[in-house]
Amino acid sequence: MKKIITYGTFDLFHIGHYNILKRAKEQGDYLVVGVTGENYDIGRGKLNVHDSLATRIENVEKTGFADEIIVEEYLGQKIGDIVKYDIDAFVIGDDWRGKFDHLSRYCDMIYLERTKGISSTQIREEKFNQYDIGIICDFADDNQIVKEAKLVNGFEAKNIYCDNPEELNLFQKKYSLPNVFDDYNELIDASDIIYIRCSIEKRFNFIKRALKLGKHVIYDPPATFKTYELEKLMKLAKEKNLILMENIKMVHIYVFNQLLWMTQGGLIGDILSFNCSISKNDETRSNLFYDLSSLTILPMLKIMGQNYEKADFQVKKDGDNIEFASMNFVYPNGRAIINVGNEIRVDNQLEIIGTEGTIRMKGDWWRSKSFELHTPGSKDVQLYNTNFEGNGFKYLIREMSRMLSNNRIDSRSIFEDESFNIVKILEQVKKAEN
Ligand code: C2G
Repeated sequence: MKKIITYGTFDLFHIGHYNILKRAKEQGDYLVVGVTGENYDIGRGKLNVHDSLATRIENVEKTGFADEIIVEEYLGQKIGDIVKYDIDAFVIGDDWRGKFDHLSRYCDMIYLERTKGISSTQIREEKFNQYDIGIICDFADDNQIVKEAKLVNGFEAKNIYCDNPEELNLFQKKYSLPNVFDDYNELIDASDIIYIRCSIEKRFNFIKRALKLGKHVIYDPPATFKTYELEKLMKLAKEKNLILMENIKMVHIYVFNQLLWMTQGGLIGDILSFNCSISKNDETRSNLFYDLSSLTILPMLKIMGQNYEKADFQVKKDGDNIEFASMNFVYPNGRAIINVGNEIRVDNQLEIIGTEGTIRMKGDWWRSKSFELHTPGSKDVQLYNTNFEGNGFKYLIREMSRMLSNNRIDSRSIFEDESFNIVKILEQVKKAEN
């Protein structure tokens, strides 16, 4: 009996998929089909898969060509499968020509011609809503939204407004967006989602304007230093049924969610201490201190909770500029210390100590792809990690895409009370500053 194997995502099942399965079956007597698992696709950068694994398997099954269906869960699985299922030939479309030649040591390699004029990408473009993103900024950096938005179905950053002509020039040199606006109201009109990336003082008004004009907003946090202003924005977003989402990418990254699961689920016991430091110096950005602080306060609120008993702030300034600040929080059963350096450098790290283990993220922990777990009694350090390209903006946009299709405006990655408490703490730091 000649056994054949083929693989695919088989998203939005179409005639091209049907044809390749039919012809694969014709190459032998028994066909094994490997359907890609969700994590595997995310790992290889295929973020825009629409159908669930169950639906994709069902669609392959319905063709009647597969004698056995398996799930492809990790890179490098193919060789193990060829051996395990005693495969004689591997079949794949010729869009992969040459890419799998190394498998010919294990079985025959057959590349079949792809069906022309049809693809899952094309169906996605035709079938799903398109969301144009407009960027409002005052410096020439897109935070990778241009590249990352393209990786999510139906999203594209197309419009730019920048109130500084020199920076706009630089911005366009780097990213060349199709539409430049010299009036931000016009940009808002022309876009479905507005990304606000400018100095803190301007954020509140831009966000308010975008919401008033009925547009969803992603903004670099904090939106403001004043809790009453944030409340206004939240109320407005609710009234208009719009998404208002801060750009804190860490909470959308897989490994951070593993960390949360461990700490919130009691897997390292009771949490005694949360300690983190962050520093960055960029003279072109005013108030960078507050931008950095938002990133540190959120994980603290998630891990230690929101009910701290006492907070105290030490702020060291040089003229108008905050060089360093330390924020100390006393919780009923533990402490949190957050150190933020601007001109004064501190080592970037995050450490969470529990009664049954310690978690450490080294280096730029807010965009880290891994953490260490140290458990008492074990010499081995366990490493948890995830791999992805870019800075993770695509995961935030993917959450937004899911919220839009589910008609939901409240994010479950950053809850409303967490957003509120970040600004509440910053409001207190601002007072301590003056
Ligand atoms: N295909 C085709 N004609 C099309 C579209 C796709 O023949 N018009 C074939 C592809 O060449 C592939 C199979 O259908 O052999 C599945 O395609 P996808 O679902 O796009 O999966 P892909 O990303 O190619 O996964 O481990 C996964 C595999 O390496 C391939």
